[in-house]
Amino acid sequence: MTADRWLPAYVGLGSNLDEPVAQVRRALAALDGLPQTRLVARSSLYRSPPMGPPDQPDYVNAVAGLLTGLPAAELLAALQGIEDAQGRRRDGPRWGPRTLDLDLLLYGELAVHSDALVLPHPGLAERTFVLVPLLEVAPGLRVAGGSRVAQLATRVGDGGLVRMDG
Ligand code: A4P
Ligand code: MG
Repeated sequence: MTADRWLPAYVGLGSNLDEPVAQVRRALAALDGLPQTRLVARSSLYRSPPMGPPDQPDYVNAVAGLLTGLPAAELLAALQGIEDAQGRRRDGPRWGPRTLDLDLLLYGELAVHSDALVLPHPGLAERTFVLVPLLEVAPGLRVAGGSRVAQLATRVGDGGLVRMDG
């Protein structure tokens, strides 16, 4: 497999419908199968209480580390394709339940702010269910104005997050 250049990208996975553990595992395999892309690191799976409307099931969250030759916009489109393939519906309430959510957290050092793509992902520095799994795969990574993931993770509290097997 070749690409003009390979960049590290980090993806946050979340699911709270239709067997969330299986959804996240399927999505990890699908990420590894994307064109010009390899899954090079994956966190444990974590159970977390919902951010947003409380009347929805707990989430299963994880973070994947990729190396990719895809441009950021193409990677985002590919992530949305995986969401669609796993039955993602886009007509529910904001932060409502979903079979699969794939958020592009970081793409190399790219910083962009368009309607279609915001990088780094705006929730990254505040969300325990993103920072704790990210800590497993890239503890020394600098994000959000130069803070290390490890520093940010200690600031946010445990958020009710529970590590699951696998
Ligand atoms: N978009 C812009 N930047 C990005 C990016 N970096 N990565 C745009 C992914 N998408 C990005 O996304 C809406 C639009 O954001 C897309 O069209 C894309 O072009 P979406 O996935 O369709 O909508 P969403 O996920 O419902 O909205 P939002 O505000 O992104 O929600 P979040 O932040 O993804 O939160 N609770 C727990 N415990 N765990 C969770 O994982 N997730 C959510 C969803 C709510 N509560 C949760 C969890
Ligand atoms: Mg999303």
